[in-house]
Amino acid sequence: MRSEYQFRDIEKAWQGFWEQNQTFKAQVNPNKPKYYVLDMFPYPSGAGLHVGHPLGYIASDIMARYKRLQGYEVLHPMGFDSFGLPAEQYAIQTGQHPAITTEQNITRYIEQLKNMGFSFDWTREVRTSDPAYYKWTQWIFMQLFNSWYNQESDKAESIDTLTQRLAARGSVGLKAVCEDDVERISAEAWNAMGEEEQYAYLLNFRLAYLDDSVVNWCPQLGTVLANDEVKDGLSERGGYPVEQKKMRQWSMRITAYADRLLRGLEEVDWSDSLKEQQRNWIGKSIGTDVEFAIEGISDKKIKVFTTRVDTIYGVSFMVLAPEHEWVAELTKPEQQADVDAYITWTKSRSELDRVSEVKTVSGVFTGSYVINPLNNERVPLFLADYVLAGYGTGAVMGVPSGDQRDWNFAKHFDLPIPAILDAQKDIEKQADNTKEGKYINSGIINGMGYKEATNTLIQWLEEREIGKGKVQYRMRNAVFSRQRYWGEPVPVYFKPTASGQLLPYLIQESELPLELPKIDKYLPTETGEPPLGRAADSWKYQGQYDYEWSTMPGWAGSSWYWYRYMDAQNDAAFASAEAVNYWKAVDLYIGGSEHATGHLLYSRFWNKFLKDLGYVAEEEFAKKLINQGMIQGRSNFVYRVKNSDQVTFVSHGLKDQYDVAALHVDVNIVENDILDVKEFKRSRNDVPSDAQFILEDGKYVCGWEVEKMSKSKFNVVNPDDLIAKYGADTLRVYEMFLGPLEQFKPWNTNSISGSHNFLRKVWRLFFDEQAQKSVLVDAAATPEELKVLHMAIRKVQDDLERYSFNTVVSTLMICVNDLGQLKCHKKSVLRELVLLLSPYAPHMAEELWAALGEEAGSISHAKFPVFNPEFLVENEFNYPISFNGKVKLTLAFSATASPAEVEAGVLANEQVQKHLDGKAPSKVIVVPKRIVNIVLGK
Ligand code: ANZ
Repeated sequence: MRSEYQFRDIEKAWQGFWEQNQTFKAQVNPNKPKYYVLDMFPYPSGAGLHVGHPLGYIASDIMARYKRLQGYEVLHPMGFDSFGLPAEQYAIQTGQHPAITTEQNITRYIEQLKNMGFSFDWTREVRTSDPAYYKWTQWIFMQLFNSWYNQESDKAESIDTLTQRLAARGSVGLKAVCEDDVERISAEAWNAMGEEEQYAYLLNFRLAYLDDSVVNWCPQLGTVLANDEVKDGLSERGGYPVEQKKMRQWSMRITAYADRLLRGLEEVDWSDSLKEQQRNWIGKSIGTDVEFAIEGISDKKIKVFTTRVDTIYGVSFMVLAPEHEWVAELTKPEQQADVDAYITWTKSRSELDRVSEVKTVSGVFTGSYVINPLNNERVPLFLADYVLAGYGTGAVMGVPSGDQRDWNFAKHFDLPIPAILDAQKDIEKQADNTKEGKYINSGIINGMGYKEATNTLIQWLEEREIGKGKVQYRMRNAVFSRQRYWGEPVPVYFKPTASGQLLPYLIQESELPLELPKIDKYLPTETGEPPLGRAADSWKYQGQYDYEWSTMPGWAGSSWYWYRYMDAQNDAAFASAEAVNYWKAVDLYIGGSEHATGHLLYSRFWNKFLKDLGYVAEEEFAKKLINQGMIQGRSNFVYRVKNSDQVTFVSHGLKDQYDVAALHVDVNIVENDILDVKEFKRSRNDVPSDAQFILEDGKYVCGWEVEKMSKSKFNVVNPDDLIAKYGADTLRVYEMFLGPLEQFKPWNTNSISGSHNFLRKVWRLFFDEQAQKSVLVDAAATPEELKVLHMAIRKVQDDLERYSFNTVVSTLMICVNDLGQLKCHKKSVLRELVLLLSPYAPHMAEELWAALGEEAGSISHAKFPVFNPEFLVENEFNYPISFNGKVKLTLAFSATASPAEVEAGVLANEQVQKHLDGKAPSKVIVVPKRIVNIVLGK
């Protein structure tokens, strides 16, 4: 038995014990309720973990350990999102296979994670780049390819049900999510098609499909990027320019799920801001398509999408996106030069510029006119880049009195601004986007309010077949192809038709996984084909048909991984039905807010799809989600005096007397902002040994600032160093103590010793370190001790149920201080304290549990203490304080206090005085251990 707090030995010993005994192995156990707590799995980068990374893992581990003590069967796994660009770029530079780098990085991550004492069930570890894992990612792709979305049943169905339907009734009246321009066909037409023609037709409906789409192409990276991988027109990784390019790509019909993705948000306990980000991304608009005839052209009509059809009598111009396909035809010769110049100019503008600049107006007249179908007025047709080609119909009806951009536009081009609502205030000054009041100058809707006008107009338009109510989403289908090596191969090969057209076919399920071929270099081919094209000579299906050369995007493997953890070794399914029906969904998911739209939307999409096919149990995969806040770095600075002959640094407090340059200094050689000058000189070759240091009180004081934690700022704190110095338990307690989990907060190593001292205090309740012996006693607990203990039990439990991890630490600190003051060394009390502490400091808790003489084995198998209110009521009662019968507050008094004592206490209370507002009560009635009623006169 160790009587000293030798945390290094203790932590190593218990980590070994857990591993040997598989203490945290989870099982399907129908006799117990389950709890599934999941961390967003990391990409194993070469830099290893810094102190910011484990924050979420510590919180989830605390929940896992707490729920185990509460009697749950807990699934708490960890794995690696191990396909990705950094390993591939390293491979390009060095020629080393990305699998090797990935393996090395994972080994390092696992070592670091094990050092922190996380209670992961390591037998369930997954790696997305492992063929045994990506076999199932490919399998899900195959299911998507084999499915279509039936809007009538509102779910995905096998493509076979579509073929049957087409054979019986054609596509007339079919309600399916498909490409916009799919030709409607009769059953006869379908049945008359050849097999290949039918196959090509079905591609329009499949949930995974090939399509020419405009994509973000990054020439330097040689790949397509997703929207969320592009920031301000540059690639998120590397910062290279990104251009818009039309390419034949695999896509996923996520838009089929737009409405369910919206509705599902009501079901989950996620933060409002996260839900709002998802809603904005999906961008549902309820509006109307309206067709405007074109003057002088009879076979075409321009369709606009508007959310305010009620404003149609206020239209004074129309705008097309500069990319609209009819621009050339609609431009009159006299306007040609202006239009060409304008289009050239808009090519330089990013989508962000186009939508965010409300004030600056730009546009050009085409020379053409359209006709407003409601009042037959001529409306001039413009081009302007505030209208986006990819949204709605790429055409907008301009209503200056209703929309601010339209108002600015009308002012700029001196167009009329008709008033259409009696409630409209000052349309000469600005647009008034109101739905209040009654319509004026508005033909068939004169005198109506917003709702009635809208319905009347939609009906009028629909009857004449020149308009239609429509729901529109901002969300686009997701481009799925990446021109990269280090990703999942798409399980598809191409076979030419008789006419020479290449059609995609799935390989057989029994042929999965389709493994990545070996290639000589990880670059695109000389002809610009993706890296897999380098293997083209040998990498063919049945030796003759080319496989798909692009790979899947980073999000494929991460869009379903929580299911693999349920049954990670299964060879016959991604997870057995038994496992899926037991673990169902994630009860608590913790990860960074940067995944708010990408990962969490794709995952919800795939989950809903798997649900439709009956493979999973729940419509939403993560019931509760918490975004941990980022831990920022606390940088330190030294101040170098400029233009001095000898290299000179001046301490922070004196720097204003000199002309100085601030330089980052490695925070690991600074303690409490005092620089270790010797180490500074030794470690930096830009600092000569005769460098001068101008000190304050004999010390060199550094300046500091809060910044992002990053290598380049020398402010990265490595958990391994802290664990070596203080132990993993201290680090765990400390990271939680920093503040609420969701908050952004700066790292400050200085106060970690406070958490360490707290754990030492706990230790001293058990041992006299000097005398090297246990001080535990068997005596019965006093009411005072029980009160201290049970106040802590209640608070710890309440706080953990609210995921308030930091306040638990202060509660434990108070409890330990109080027990210390009471000189409590009683086993029955300390036993419960250790249980409360164990989720936070699991190694120490195991050691103390053994010291208490508890049964051999892990504290993880014990039961969480049960709060007993009797130990508190004995001492205190919470009196509701009412004023003329209305309870305004509660105040606690000793349960033995006399009515007179309670009355005096109540009247002396500051809050009560506030309520009295200077008046004296006419009567105070104290009902002992019930209520206090203050009666006020008039
Ligand atoms: C007339 C009108 C009057 C409009 C009014 C608004 C207010 P959301 O909610 O984003 O769907 N619009 C339509 N297509 C567009 C495009 N491709 N690029 C830019 N703007 C476009 O907004 C839909 C509204 O945005 C539509 O309703 C249209 O302007 C504009 F008082 O039509 B509105």
